[in-house]
Amino acid sequence: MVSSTRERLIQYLAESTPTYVSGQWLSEKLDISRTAVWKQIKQLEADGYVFQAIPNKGYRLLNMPDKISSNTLTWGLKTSWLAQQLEHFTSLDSTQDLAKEKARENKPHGYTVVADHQLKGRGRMGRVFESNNPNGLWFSMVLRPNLIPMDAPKLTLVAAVSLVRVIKEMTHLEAEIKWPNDVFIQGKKTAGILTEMQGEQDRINFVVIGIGININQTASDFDQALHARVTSLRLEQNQEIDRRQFLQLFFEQFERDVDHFIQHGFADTKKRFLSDAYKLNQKISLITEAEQREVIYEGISDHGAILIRDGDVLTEHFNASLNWN
Ligand code: BTX
Repeated sequence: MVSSTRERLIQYLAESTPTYVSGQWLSEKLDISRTAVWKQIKQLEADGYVFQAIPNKGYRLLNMPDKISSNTLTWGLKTSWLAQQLEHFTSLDSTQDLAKEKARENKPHGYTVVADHQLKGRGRMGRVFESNNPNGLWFSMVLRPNLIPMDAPKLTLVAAVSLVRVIKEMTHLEAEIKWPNDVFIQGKKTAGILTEMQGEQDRINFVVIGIGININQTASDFDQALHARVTSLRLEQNQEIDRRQFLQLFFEQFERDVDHFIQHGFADTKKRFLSDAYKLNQKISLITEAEQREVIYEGISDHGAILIRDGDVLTEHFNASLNWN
C-alpha cells in the first residue's frame, strides 16, 4: 500500500517516541524540504496531534487525536501479535469479507481490518448488521490458532468475555453476554460477534472474528426498526467514549485472553462467561420454525454449548444459530 507523506511522517515520529527526531532527518527520509516538514507538523497539530519541538533536537510526538487511523491505532499498542499489522479504511463493504480475502492471501495471525463505515456489514446467516456510521467500531481479526476446528466456536465466547471486561473498564455499565455472540446492556444489543472459519477436518487454516460495537451512536443514528432492541455505550452512560482507546484496550485484552485459552483451556473463559451471562438460570423462549417453547437456561458446557432444561431433560445445544430470547 502506498502511504502519503503525511502518513509516513506520523509513522516515523510514532516509531521514534520517546526520542526526538530532527527536521533534517525527516526531510531526508521524506524527500521534502525542512520547511515542508514544518508545515506538515503544523497541520498535524491543527488535527489534534501534540508535539514537543526543541531547537537542535527536533520533534517528539506526545499525543495522537482520538481519531482512528492505522497510525493512531498501532501507536502505543501493547500487543505482541494482535493488530500489529492493521489496515484502516474510511469506507468498506465489510471488514469481514476483506479480512477473509487477506487471510486467503496468507496475512499472518493477528492481522486486522478496521473501517469507519461498512456498506454491507453482516451478521450471521446473511443478516444485515447496521454499521454505516463512524460512531461505532467495526473490525475483523485474522487468527491462526493452534486449535482443533471443534474448538473454534469457543473463540466467540473468548471475544465476548474480553469485550465485556473492556466495557466495564471504560464505563460503569453492566454489560452481559447473550449466548453465544451478542453483548447486551439493559436488555438491548450493544455489540455482535461473527466468527467464521476455514479449515480441514483436523486443522484450522484461519478463523476470522468480526466485531461490531455501538460506541457513540445517538438514538437518531439507528434505523427506526432497531430502536427498541439496540443501544450504544454513549446512550447508556450519557458520555462519549474514546474509540481509539477502547479498541486498543480491546486488542490488548483479547490477545491475553486468546493466549490464555490456547495455553490453559476453556475453564477460565467459561467461568467469566457464566458470571456475565444474560438471562442465566431464567426462563427463556426457544424459537424454532415449528414452535416457541419455554425452557430454563442452565449454563454452558465445557464445549461452549448452551445447556437448556425442558422439564426433566437437560440438553446441550451446539447450534450457534439457535434463536432464543
Ligand atoms: P447476528 O446475526 O447475531 O445479529 C444481526 C441482528 O442484529 C440483525 O438482524 C439486527 O436485528 C441486529 N442489528 C443490526 N445492526 C445492529 C447494530 N448496529 N447493533 C445492534 N444490533 C444490530 C451479529 O450477528 C454479529 C455482527 C457482526 C458485525 C461485524 S462488524 C465487523 C464485521 N464485518 C461484518 O460485515 N460483520 C462483522
